[in-house]
Amino acid sequence: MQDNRLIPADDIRAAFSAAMSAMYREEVPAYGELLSLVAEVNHATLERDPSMRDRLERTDSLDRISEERHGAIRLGTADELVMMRRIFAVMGMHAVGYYDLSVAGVPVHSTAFRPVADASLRRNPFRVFTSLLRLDLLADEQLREEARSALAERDIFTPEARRLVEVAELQGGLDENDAARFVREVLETFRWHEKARVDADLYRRLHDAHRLVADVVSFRGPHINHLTPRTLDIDAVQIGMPERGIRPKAVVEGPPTRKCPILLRQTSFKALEESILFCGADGTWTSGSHTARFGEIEQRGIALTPKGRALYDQLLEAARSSVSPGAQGENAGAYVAALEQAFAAFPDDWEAIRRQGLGYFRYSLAAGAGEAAKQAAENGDIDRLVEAGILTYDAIVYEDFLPVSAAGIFRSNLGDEEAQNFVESPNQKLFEQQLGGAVIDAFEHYALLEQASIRECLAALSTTRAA
Ligand code: OOG
Ligand code: NI
Repeated sequence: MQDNRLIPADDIRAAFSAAMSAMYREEVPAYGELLSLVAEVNHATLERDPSMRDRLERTDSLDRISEERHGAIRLGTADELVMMRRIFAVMGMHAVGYYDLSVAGVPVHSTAFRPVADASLRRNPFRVFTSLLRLDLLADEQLREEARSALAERDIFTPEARRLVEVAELQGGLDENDAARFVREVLETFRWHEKARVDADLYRRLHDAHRLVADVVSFRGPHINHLTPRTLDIDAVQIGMPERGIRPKAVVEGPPTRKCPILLRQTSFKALEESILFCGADGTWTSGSHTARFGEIEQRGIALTPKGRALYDQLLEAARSSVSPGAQGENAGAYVAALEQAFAAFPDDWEAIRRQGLGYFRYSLAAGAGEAAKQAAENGDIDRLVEAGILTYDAIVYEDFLPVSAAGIFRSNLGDEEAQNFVESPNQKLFEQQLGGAVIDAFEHYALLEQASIRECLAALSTTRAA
């Protein structure tokens, strides 16, 4: 029996997301500046585009926009990943998708923990891109062992966080007091620590192997490395950043500017140079510096079907193989032009995207469809129902991430020199073993949402006819 004193997982996630945002604003002041720029741009966009406002209102997603953000962490061991999975489950967040970043020269593989049910996404869509270090990709065996033993000695979770996860698993949730305590305790895992756990020499060797390895192995915990608000107009934010003293990366990752946004566009500002402390053998602290934390903004568009995604990947690859954008802004203009040219082949009109089966849509009954038209429902032909004005549709928002974009975000923060080659080795099976469970297939999930909306419409039409 459901204990009614337990509060919804969605509420715990919303509280956690707000607490993370407050913490990050204090730790990284430029993030606060970015939030106010995004709020301004979103407000102006909605004023300028009443049809966008209507659409967001109709799909019940206007309220979530200003709440919306994702974050990212990098974990060191499978045990950490398993515990993180259990923690996120308490907040109604589940692993969706597998991302292999070894192809892009980053020795991690990743998933995104996020809410999946429609109602949960509307309540609060907070997600965390979670990467697990792949020490197996490092060539230096001795260093690998040193990193492994440094990671084995740390516990990134507080004892109270561990206890509350067990309580939540036993009871099927947390009451209000425990939920508040849980949020406070879990926040500790994401906090920045200035004092490194390794000495300066090991840090340097880890850093030389790959900057990301030093970031994962050297500290007490997997500090949140960015928090990303969602904007309705990423080009306006990109232009507005320098005016506020924030330097964005040179090009926006993902598809070009379009009338009908697809998937995800992202841009970021450079990681901060932060002072850190190393403990020497004699117990005295010496100072050093580390770059890890940055800011990012995203604009979300329609979730694509496998066919749409294949077209996207093909066009992106065509643009990138003709011009490759450098991390320092080389070729930025030429790259944007190549991207626009390549994506001319991707229909930029909702009906074409729908007809060609490139994107996922949520169908609903049009207001005031005539009785005669409803007869057309008998054969359940969706295209005819749309033509007859009986069904309308809205794009289903892409809630996930893109590996090439993620690699671009990693790289712009690590510096171009980090673009090393690791053996390309996607290994979803291994990741799922490390996670202790399977990841949800994002395509299947979007397809189910679309099918459910169609079923509901057809059921409603058949009751109308029967009445
Ligand atoms: C994660 C980078 C990926 C995104 O939005 O694609 C990411 C990281 O730097 O740890 O957050
Ligand atoms: Ni991100």
